[in-house]
Amino acid sequence: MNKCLIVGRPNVGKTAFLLSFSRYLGLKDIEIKVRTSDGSIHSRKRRLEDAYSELVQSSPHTTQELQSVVLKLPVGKGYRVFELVDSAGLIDGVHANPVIRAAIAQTIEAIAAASVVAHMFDAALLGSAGYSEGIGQVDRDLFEYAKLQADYFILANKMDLSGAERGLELIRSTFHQVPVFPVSAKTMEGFKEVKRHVSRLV
Ligand SMILES: Nc1nc2c(ncn2[C@@H]2O[C@H](COP(=O)(O)OP(=O)(O)OP(=O)(O)O)[C@@H](O)[C@H]2O)c(=O)[nH]1
Ligand SMILES: [Mg+2]
Repeated sequence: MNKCLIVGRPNVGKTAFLLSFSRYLGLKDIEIKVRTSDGSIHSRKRRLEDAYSELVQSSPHTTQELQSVVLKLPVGKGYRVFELVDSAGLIDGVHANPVIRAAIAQTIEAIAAASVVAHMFDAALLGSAGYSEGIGQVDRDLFEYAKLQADYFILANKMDLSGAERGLELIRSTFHQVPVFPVSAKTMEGFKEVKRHVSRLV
C-alpha cells in the first residue's frame, strides 16, 4: 500500500494533522497501527476524539513510534487507499534520552523508505519567534534529502494562529521549487488542497 509519511520537528502538529485529516475524510472511529522501534506492530481501534486527546499534547516528543491510519481518498468514481504515517519529531543534534534517540532513528529509516514525504513546520512559531526558532538545521537537511528521494511537499501548519502568514512567507522564501500548503490541523483550513495533491501522489 502506498504511504505518505509526515515528518518535522517536535510539536509542529504532525499527530494533530494525522487525526484531523482522518476526520476530514469522514472517519469517526479510527484504527491506529503502531510500529515500535523493535519492529513489532500492534493496532488499536477507538473514537477519533479519544485518540486526539490522548495522542496530541503540547509537550514535545509525545510521539515516539511510527503510527498510521489507512485512509480512502475519493478519486473519480472510485477510491485510492493509502496509509498516512505519523512519526517522532526530529531535532538538531543528538538527544540525551535513548528512547527518543531510538524514535528518531526509526523516523530517519522511514524517510529513507518513503515514496511520499510531507514535511511539516509550525508557521506560527516561525512567524512570531523567527527563523532560528522555526527552522532547524534538521529541516534544511530533510529538505535537501527528501526532495531527491521522494515526492516531497511542505505543510505550513497552525495557520489559524497569529504570525503564521509571516511564517508561511519565510518558508516559501527559504525552500524553493517544492509545493507548500498552508494548513491548520485545528480548523482543517487547507485540507482540500492537500487532499487533491496527495490523491495524485499515492
Ligand atoms: N492552534 C493550533 N494548534 C495546533 C495545531 N496543530 C497542532 N496544534 C497544537 O500543537 C501542539 C502539538 O501538537 P502535536 O500534534 O502533538 O505535535 P507533534 O508534531 O505530533 O509533536 P511530537 O509528537 O511531540 O513530535 C498541541 O498542543 C496541539 O494542540 C494547529 O493547526 N493550530
Ligand atoms: Mg506527535
